[in-house]
Amino acid sequence: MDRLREAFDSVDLDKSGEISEKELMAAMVAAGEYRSVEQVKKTLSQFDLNGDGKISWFEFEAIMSTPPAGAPPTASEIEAAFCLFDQDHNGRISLSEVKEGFRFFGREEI
Ligand SMILES: [Ca+2]
Ligand SMILES: [Ca+2]
Repeated sequence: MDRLREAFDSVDLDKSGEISEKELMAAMVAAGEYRSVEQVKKTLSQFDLNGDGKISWFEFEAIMSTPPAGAPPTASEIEAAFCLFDQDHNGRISLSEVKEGFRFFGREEI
């Protein structure tokens, strides 16, 4: 899960341990997928399980580890979630790959 942590930290710009709406918006703007504040709020709400308006590490990990069907995640599914970010499959997640990952969610989930 260290790889997911790396992705999370890349978006958590102020290292507060949570991804704020502002930080999510910055990632989406950087990915060229920002269209409206409402879109950012929708994306955030998909991760924000406790509704406090921020994405905690726990929430990020839970969403990234859970397949849409709701079945328990398998190792390969967790790996697939990581690969969603690690697009060149070099085992490391760059900031641009994180941005691509958010672009994926923006397109598929909203
Ligand atoms: Ca933060
Ligand atoms: Ca939250």
